[in-house]
Amino acid sequence: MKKIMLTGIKPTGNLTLGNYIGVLKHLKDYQDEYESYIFIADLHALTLPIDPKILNQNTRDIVAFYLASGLDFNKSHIFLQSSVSEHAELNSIMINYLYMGELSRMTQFKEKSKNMNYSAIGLGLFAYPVLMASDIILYDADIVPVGEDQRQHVELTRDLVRRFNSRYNTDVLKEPKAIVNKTGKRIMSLSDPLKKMSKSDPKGDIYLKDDEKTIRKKIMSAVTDSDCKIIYDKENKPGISNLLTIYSSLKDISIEEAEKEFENANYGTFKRAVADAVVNELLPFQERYNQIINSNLINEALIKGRDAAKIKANAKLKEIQKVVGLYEIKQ
Ligand code: AQP
Repeated sequence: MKKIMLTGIKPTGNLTLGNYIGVLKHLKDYQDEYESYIFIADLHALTLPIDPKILNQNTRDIVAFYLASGLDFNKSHIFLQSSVSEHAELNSIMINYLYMGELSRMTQFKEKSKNMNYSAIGLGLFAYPVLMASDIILYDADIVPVGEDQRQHVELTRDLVRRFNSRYNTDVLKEPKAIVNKTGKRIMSLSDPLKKMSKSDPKGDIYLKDDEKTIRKKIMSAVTDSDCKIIYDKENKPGISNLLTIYSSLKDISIEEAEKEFENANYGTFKRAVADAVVNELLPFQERYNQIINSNLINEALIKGRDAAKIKANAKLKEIQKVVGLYEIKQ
């Protein structure tokens, strides 16, 4: 039997190079070996205010980007989180097994809520990891490919699984493993390389829909330093280190190989090479996206994905309901 892979992206904004290098680029590599469940985390997108029209557009976009990245919806189940109601149902069970202390220590929660008035922080933002754990648990996922920033939430899911299984003396929940790719773990903002490149924070982003001129301009003006050496040193040279990460990820080489390639280069030459690498990767990708975005493939993929996901998720939900003692009405 094939192992199970699950991953998702929130439709909170235009996808960035961070989303692409961190996770999107690698998904097609799993679809032959793993039974793959790949979803659009639209319920998660509601955890911060979002214009309904934009949410709709972003959702379509992500499906098109999934397909443009080489995912085949006859092999991978691509679906909307909101179209499989078991996610929300399991969430209302699992919310009882994670603790306020744990949730308040999550980096993403701390970052997203730091400028908010405490009494006006939505419960959904606070309890985000509970829904994410439910997403993972429903499919018995063995692996969850994510960027480095989401590793903490997968670790919390593992804690939840152990706690739940031990409390009920069962092995009904499977412990998932986060898979973070070697290079490209965390792509940082080009204007502030100490901050993650994030789709909901437009400063220093490269968007997957940016045209060639914009991409080149953004990379050529990326913040670096005045030391003129192209070496990886995250602490003292975060800008150059970020560009090395981007370059090595797109070229599928190690950071050391990238450093060697630019041993005698100046920053201008290096940045031009990074821009070439990004443009060469994104232009063909955008072409595929343009062919898909207004086609019927989006709906076709989502119907097929929903139907397959629903079967798996419903069976798991029933098992869990039984374990916690929810009464099953005999028909
Ligand atoms: N900068 C990044 N570098 C590497 N990987 C990244 N990911 C996100 N940003 C980077 C990975 O992309 C996947 C989808 O992310 P998500 O939409 O589920 O949530 P996120 O991590 O919160 O992504 P964003 O872009 O920062 O969204 P907003 O701004 O809405 O919070 C995940 O696997 C993530 O690790």
